[in-house]
Amino acid sequence: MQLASEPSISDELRRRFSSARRVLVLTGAGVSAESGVPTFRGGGNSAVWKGMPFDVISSARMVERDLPAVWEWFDYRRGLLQELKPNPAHNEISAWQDRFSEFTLVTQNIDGLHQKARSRDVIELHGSIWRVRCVGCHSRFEILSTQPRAEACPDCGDPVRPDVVLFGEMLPAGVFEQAAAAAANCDLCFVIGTSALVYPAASLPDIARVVGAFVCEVNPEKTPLSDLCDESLMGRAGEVLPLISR
Ligand code: BV8
Repeated sequence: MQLASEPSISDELRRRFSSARRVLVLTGAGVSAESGVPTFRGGGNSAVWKGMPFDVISSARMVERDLPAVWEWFDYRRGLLQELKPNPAHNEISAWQDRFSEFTLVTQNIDGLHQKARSRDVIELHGSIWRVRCVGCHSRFEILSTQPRAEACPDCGDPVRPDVVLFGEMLPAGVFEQAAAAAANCDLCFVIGTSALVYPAASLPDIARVVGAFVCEVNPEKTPLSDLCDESLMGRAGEVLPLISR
């Protein structure tokens, strides 16, 4: 029985899903929304921290101007994330990874929830809130939830910062290229839970579309991508993804 709120999955998408050989999934903050992770935009909310909009506090300039303030923002978010668990959307995407001969998961998220849902080889375009990077020697260290994070680089003693790509910063070398190559090679592309406003991540579905991939968006709200997709499923990822897999 189809609930009023459930979007209908087209026969075309079902056919594509069962015959696809190379699948690319791009996720944004919306895939973690049902785990309780606040999104940055959409739904009327936009992340603001002590009066600073998200793209100000999460910016390269802020790291230079006030690293302690950046740490306060990231330590707060990491505290929120400690208890949160993957939701059915993360679990469904994890189950998809063994269904196709080639499967690439690219995320804009830094929360690590895809990995907690046992997704493998996740391409993290914007880094990870669970890693720090030395501003001097660039060594990287995992933050274990059981221990306080490093205040200074254990290797050289210089300050450390979140190993996250902030606004105005380049993505780590090769990461976007790897994601773009997968997009240029896929025959089915899912765009899940992103407002499609942040570049270069938002250019990936265009790359897939240009090579003729079937592009399906999953989002309860319209985005700049919605009219360009072959299918736009208006709904929450945790409810919609299991319908696709049925
Ligand atoms: C770059 C980590 C080259 C930090 C993030 C001027 C100067 C410099 C650069 C620029 C500039 N103008 C434009 C740019 C480029 C800029 C950019 O794109 N800006 C935008 C805002 C216009 N990009 C960059 O700076 C990138 N680097 O371009 O380098 C360069 C370098 C220097 C100079 C020039 C060029 C770096 C971008 C990376 C920034 N870091 N995150 C942190 O997390 O603190 S981006 C941040 O936004 C997050 O990673 C987030 O994932 C990402 C995108 O947002 P979304 O994931 O889409 O999340 P959002 O909240 O927006 O939307 C959620 C969606 O989910 C909504 O649509 C909602 O409807 C939906 N949803 C809600 N619930 C559900 C749901 N969907 C499904 N199910 C649900 N239940």
